[in-house]
Amino acid sequence: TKAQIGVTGLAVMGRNLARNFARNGYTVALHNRTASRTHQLVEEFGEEGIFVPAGTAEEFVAALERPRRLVIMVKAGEATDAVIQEFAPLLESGDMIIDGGNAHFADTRRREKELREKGIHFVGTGISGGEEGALHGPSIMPGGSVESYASLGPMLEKISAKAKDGAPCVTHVGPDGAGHFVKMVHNGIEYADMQLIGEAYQLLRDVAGYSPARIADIFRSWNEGRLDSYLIEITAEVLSHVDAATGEPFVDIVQDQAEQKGTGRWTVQIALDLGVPVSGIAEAVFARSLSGHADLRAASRHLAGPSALALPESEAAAFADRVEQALYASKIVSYTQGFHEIAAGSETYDWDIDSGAVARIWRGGCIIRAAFLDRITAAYEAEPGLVSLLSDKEFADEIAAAQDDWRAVLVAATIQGVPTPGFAAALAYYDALRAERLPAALTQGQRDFFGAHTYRRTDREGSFHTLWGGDRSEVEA
Ligand code: 2AM
Repeated sequence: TKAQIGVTGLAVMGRNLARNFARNGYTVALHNRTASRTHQLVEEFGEEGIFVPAGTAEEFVAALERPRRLVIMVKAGEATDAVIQEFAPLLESGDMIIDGGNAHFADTRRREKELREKGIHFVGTGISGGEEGALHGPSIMPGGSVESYASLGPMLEKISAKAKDGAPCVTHVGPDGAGHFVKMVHNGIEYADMQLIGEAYQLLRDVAGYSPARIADIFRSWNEGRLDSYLIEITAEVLSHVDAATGEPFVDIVQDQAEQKGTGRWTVQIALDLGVPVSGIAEAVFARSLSGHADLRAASRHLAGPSALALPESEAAAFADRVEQALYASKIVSYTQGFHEIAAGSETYDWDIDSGAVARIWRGGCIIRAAFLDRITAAYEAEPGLVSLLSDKEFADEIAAAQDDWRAVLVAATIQGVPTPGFAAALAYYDALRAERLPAALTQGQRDFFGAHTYRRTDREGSFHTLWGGDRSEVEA
């Protein structure tokens, strides 16, 4: 019997994905550049299902039923191109190559186009959920052709995470690079979520004066409410963990320099290209970057800070409640920004992405899974053309209820000198959007002054220029 699916690249993600297919009853062909990984998988997990190990690329391709479904799980970048070049000549029209790596969507668009010319479907697929997700059910974001999804979709639905209502966390996101684009924005939102949680933690520590263990309890209680999410849950776990060697809170013995692999940075780079303000995600990326500048930080430690003291114990609990409001309101804003980027990408590349469906498949399996995503799905279902999540009445009402506390938290952070770039960027975005007038009018005046860039008027059509160097009369441009 032939395999219904094959996986090449059997490092931990590929291995777990292959096991997931096998555990769900599919016959899975296995291949890896270094054959020992293939053998190891069969040795360790062969009992879990039906595997067909292949030593060579030819054997691997021959093991697959037609049309072939070949999943590539190698490091994004050159390795992906190398593997495509190895396998594409062995494939036939109608076969599918599924790239489950964290590819840049522009690479996916290029590969899809090249392979389409050979009749091969290239399915750039975002997979979120880490190692555990790959094994037990990830959130899956496939791009590529409608035909490829017709063949592949049922299998992906089977191995994907299921939301609480039982719906599989996979949908055909859109053509060519749409899946990897959405995965990229997912990761950008993940960066923002993590930054906001980090700021909330730091405020509870420095302003409320709470211990990590106490803060863990606060996060646990938040996880019972509207902030119910995987990231809040694991935050409580990390904060309550005590280092075995020193007996200190784990969070105090870890170097405070955050690393990144690049998808958050891409989210911001692409947002700049598309002209989408994702200020919260950008602050999260910059915050990680700043944390890593050890020399700069060491050289800056002597800089003056405020002399304010932490809050008295009697005010700490009320402050913690305010931080929950600030965190929730800021979270709404970062999702608003992320979904704006998805809409802009969809528009630019003609992907016709259903934002509500994206929120739906993020409800389970992925790192940003959260009860909150049900609400986003509902908002888009109520109004598919929703311009902004902030235009949804329920979210707007929630922010309205949270805003006084949100502002108070930022005042406290500022007075105490606790950096809260995520909270602050989110509030600035909110206030800028709702402003009657923005200083952009002044910017236009300045641009016209030094560069004759012209401006439009509020009261008449047309472009105008003021003769700043002359009699300051206005001319129509
Ligand atoms: P390896 O076991 O032979 O190193 C993660 O690095 C996975 O991608 C591994 O399974 C690795 O195979 C595979 N990989 C990395 N670069 C590759 C390449 N250029 N060609 C084929 N597989 C590659």
